[in-house]
Amino acid sequence: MSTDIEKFKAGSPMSSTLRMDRMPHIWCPGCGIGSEVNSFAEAVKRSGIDPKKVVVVSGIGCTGRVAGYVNFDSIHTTHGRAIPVATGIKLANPELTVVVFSGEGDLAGIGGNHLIHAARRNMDLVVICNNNFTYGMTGGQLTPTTPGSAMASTTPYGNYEYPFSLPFLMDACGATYIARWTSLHSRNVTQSIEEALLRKGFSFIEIISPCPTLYLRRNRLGDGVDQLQNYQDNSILKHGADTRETAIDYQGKIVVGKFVEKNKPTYLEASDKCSVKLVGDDYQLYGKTIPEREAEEKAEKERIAARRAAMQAEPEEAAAEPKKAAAPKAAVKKAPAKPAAASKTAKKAPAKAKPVKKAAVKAKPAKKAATKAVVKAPAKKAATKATVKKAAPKAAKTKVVAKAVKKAAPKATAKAKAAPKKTRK
Ligand SMILES: Cc1ncc(C[n+]2csc(CCOP(=O)(O)OP(=O)(O)O)c2C)c(N)n1
Ligand code: SF4
Ligand SMILES: [Mg+2]
Repeated sequence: MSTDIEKFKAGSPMSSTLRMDRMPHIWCPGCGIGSEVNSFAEAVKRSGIDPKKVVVVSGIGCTGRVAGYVNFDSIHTTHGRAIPVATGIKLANPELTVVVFSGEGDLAGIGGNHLIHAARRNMDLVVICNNNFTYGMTGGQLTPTTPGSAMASTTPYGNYEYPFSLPFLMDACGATYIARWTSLHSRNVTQSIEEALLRKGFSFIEIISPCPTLYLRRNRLGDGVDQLQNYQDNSILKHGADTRETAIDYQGKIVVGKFVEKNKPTYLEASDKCSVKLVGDDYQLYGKTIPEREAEEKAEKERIAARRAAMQAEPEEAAAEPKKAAAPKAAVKKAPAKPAAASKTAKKAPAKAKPVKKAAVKAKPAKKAATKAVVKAPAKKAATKATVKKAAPKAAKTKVVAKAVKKAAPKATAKAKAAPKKTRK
């Protein structure tokens, strides 16, 4: 690799959040996953959350490879099991912000049961679902969201099943934050992820995304850019839309926006409440009473607000000093006051940026990127009985090493672009 590329990697504004040593990534040209990862990384930076307290969990699939490219603790787990693994991490160490980033086949197909129950319990997770209407990694099979009549390797005469509308499904299950965008709406994606990172409860963000190599080619829909044009022409921005009206027909209209945002106790809050009822105010989880945990949470919120303010105060300086890009403070891009609209319809999106108090905070230099994705959950030993006292012994650190699953990147086919467009209704 030439020195110039190394220089480029070191100077990249994303080097604090993405593992530049792993670049180039495996995703095909025109695939939507890369821009989503960029939006996610940007959202983490803008959120002010301590990157050491962010954990990313992915299942298996092209989207599942996300876990290997982020510069946070991460796990590339088994197919369909991202949510149970993420749930375990959250319960073992409630101080962590746990993000699931996976494909619609992984989350709503094989992992569908976990998805609906995590939403039902209002488990405190951020779920980012890349929905490309296909099993990308395994050759373009039908998924639970493939629109009616679309071609897949398993439906060569067109899909005759009824697809899920994931926002509707999640709403019915009780998710407390639901948004949908396309991979064209990168700034809106960033903004939704940032909001989800900063709130409590089960947040579900669906991103409709092109898979040029399989879905687009098989359906003769051109390349990634053609599909972005389709998103531009067919996205309808409707914040607060009734999720019953978010179904997607083949190459039809795509309702985008933030559909649901409500508060109700999370799984852990509900479980705490029940335990206090049984045990009284002495109840402790991992050696801390509820008031102690609340005080810690408040202090962490203040640190987050201060980091956000510091980032917003110095974005230009950060952009002008690419050499310092590895440090979180210097790596931050200017946060736009309004979400930039990627399509005509999205221009109407209201600005969500909240005023934050100014505060000077010195960002600590970022740690060198780990060569293996490792999750360290420094949780104290889980109390087997709710009555365990403060002196509960510390548990050994849980170390989970992500598997590096090697798979050759599927080749993009030039023929795809040349293929005539065909609309099937
Ligand atoms: C238990 C199990 N069943 C099946 C597979 C094969 N498999 C790997 S990825 C995948 C589909 C992934 O689709 P999706 O989640 O939509 O991700 P994409 O590749 O489209 O990003 C399947 C069926 C597997 N790895 N493990
Ligand atoms: S096969 Fe499809 S989903 Fe997978 S990387 Fe290529 S374009 Fe993306
Ligand atoms: Mg998919």
